[in-house]
Amino acid sequence: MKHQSRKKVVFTVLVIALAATGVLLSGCKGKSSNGDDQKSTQAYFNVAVFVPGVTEGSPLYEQMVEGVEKAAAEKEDITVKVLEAGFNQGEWEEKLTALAAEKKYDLIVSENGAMPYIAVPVAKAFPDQKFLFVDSIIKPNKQMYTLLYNQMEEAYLVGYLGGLITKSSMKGVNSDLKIGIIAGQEFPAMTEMIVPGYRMGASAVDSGIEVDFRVLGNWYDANKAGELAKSMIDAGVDVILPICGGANQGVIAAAKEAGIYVLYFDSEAYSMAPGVIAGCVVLDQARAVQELVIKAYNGTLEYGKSGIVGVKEGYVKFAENSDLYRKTVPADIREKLSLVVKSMERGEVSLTIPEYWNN
Ligand code: RBF
Repeated sequence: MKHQSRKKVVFTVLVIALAATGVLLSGCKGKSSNGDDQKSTQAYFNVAVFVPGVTEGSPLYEQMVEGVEKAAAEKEDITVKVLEAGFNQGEWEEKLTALAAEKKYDLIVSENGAMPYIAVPVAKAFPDQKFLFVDSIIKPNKQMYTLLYNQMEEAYLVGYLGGLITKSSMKGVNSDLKIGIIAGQEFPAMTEMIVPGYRMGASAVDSGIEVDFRVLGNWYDANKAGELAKSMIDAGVDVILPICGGANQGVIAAAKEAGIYVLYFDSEAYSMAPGVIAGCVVLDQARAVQELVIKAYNGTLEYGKSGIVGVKEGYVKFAENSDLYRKTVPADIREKLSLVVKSMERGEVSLTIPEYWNN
C-alpha cells in the first residue's frame, strides 16, 4: 500500500512535469510497435490486465490483478490498466482486439484456459503485441507466454480432505459417502484435471466415495448455485467444492444453513465462513504473475514458451496454518492430509496432468 501511494505521487508529479513542458501524451506510451506514434521515451512499461469476467469474487482473477499490481509496486515505471471484460464471452475477442489496437501496452495479461485461443487472431492482427496468459496453455506462439498449474494435484488435496470428512463423524456429516463439486461451466481444465484430481483424492481415502459433479452454467448466479448445493445436500452430500466465481457465495450460504462443509479452491478463505470452510487449497497465482511481469519488464520472458507448476514447485499449497482450520477439522484428519501434502512437496507423490496439456 505504501509503495502504491508513493507510486501515485511519483506518477502525478511526472504528469504535471510533462504537461508543463507541453508534451503530455494521450496515454503513456511504452515501446511502441510501429514507430509512427512513437512520441514517448521508453520510460514506462505499460501493462493491461484483461479480466475475462469480473474480478471480485473470482479468486484467480483477484490474484492476477494483485500480481500485476505487486509488480508495479516493485518497479515504479510499470503502469497498470485493468479492464473487466464482463461475463459475455462472445464479446471477449472484440474487447481484446480493441485493447491491442490501442498499441499502448507492452504486455497484455489475462487468465483462464480459453484466453490464449481467443487471442490467436488478435495476435495475428497485431504482430508486435505480447501476451502473458496464466492458468492456461497453448501450442507455442511467439507472442505469448503461458503458465499452467497442476490443478490435478490441487484438486487431489481437497478431494482427499473431502473424502476424510465424509467418512468422519464430524458434526453434520451423514453416513453416505458422497462429496460434491460445482463448476461455473465445463471447460478442459475442469474435466481433464480438476474433477479427475478431486475424484482421485477422494478414492485414495475410500474407493466407495461418490463424487457428485454439477455445472452451474455461469460464474455469478449465487441464488442458483445455492439451489444446486441444496439439492446435492438433499442427495446426501456433506462436503462441497465450489468453483464458480462470485456464485461461490450461494454455495457457502447453503452449506452454512444445512450445517455441512465447503472446501475452497485457489485462495485461503477460512475467515469468509468460519466453521463452514473446512479446507483451502491455495494457488499462488499472485506470485507467479508478479514474477512473470517482472521478467517481461526485464526483457527475459521467453515468449513462445510455457511453464507448468504445481505443489513441488511451491505454487500450490494446502492452507494448514490457520486456527480456523484447526478448530473445524479434527487432528487425526489434519495429520493424514498433512502426510500427503508433505510427500507431494517432496516430489514423492506427483500427479501427471494429461498429455493433452503438454503441447
Ligand atoms: N473462474 C472464476 O472464478 N470466475 C470466472 O468468471 C471464470 N470464468 C471462466 C471462463 C472460462 C471461459 C474458463 C475456461 C474458465 C473460467 N474460470 C472462472 C475458471 C478459472 O479459469 C479456473 O479454472 C478456476 O477458477 C479454477 O482454478
